[in-house]
Amino acid sequence: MASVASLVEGMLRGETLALARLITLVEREGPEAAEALRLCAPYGGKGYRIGFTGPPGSGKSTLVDAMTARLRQGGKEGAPRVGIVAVDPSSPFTGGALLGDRIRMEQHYADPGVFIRSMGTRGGHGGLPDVTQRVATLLEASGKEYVLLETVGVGQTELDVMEVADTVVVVLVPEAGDMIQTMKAGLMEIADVFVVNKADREGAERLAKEIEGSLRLGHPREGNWMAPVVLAQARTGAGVAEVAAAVAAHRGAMEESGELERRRSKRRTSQFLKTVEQRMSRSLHELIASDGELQAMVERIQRGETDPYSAALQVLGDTSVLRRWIARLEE
Ligand SMILES: Nc1nc2c(ncn2[C@@H]2O[C@H](COP(=O)(O)OP(=O)(O)O)[C@@H](O)[C@H]2O)c(=O)[nH]1
Ligand SMILES: [Mg+2]
Repeated sequence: MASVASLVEGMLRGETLALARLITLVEREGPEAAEALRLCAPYGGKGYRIGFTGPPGSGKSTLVDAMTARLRQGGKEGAPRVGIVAVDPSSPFTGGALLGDRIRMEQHYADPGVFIRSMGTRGGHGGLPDVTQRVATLLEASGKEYVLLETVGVGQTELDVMEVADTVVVVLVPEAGDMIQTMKAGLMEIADVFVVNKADREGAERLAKEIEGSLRLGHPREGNWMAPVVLAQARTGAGVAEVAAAVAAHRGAMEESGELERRRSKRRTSQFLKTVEQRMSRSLHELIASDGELQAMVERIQRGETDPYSAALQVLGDTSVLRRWIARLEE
């Protein structure tokens, strides 16, 4: 087994296999992941992260593919390198779409300037944003100027992409009810750029107008940015240049206003705090599950014999419990 340091060296030399193995390491957790990220830190932070989110089937993968082809300019010398992180939805309905993704992406597999990684939604203990964050860091350290992230935006998951991306592109389709779904899923608030994809279908213009209307009613985003709405047909490539231009405009505006640096520094701080929090909470849960004294207390709480609030404070004030917790943390 190659050492983490030699894998990082290999990755910096441009070895794809070393990068792939490092990604596998950081997808898991533990000391090797920490070492890999620490060694990569000096080379990171140079890539631009674009997140694509929206309902399943709206054309995110097709758009990511078209954007990649555009960025790569047919693999020309000096074209920006691209890393793609596609989060495989665990839903059984998307199996076919994933196969589609694979076929579509095949043209890029042969391009050494493109690295594609698919991930399951399970993630490590930390969950998807944390794993994606670490993978994106590695991709950037390996010299990818762009990292494109695809996640399904339904329920709460769409918020994930915001924690990772510099620019969030929300991809919608002109189907009836899409607007309501979008509002319900909280996608209105997180979009930096809206794409109404499948503009070859009925209702695209109407949806675009609806979005623009409700954006005018809402508050402008940070740095006075108003999310533009772009009509596209990812499958034919129509409108993809306009999507790229909208992303570039958002980037420019954020760089100018200082918002980009604010976003990134907030992201770094929250990554730190979340990791500490998760480790502490995980070891606490392990302790409670295995400690006889604490188990007995939990049972009294379950039976309603002990008040949960005062029990919590009692545990926090008990140095012998805290010592056992610290011992777990150190394991
Ligand atoms: N009619 C139409 N279909 C499209 C367009 N873009 C993508 N599709 C199709 O929509 C389906 C779902 O696309 P996909 O990119 O896998 O969606 P994802 O689930 O959001 O990643 C595929 O069959 C695509 O070929 C478009 O502009 N017009
Ligand atoms: Mg997809």
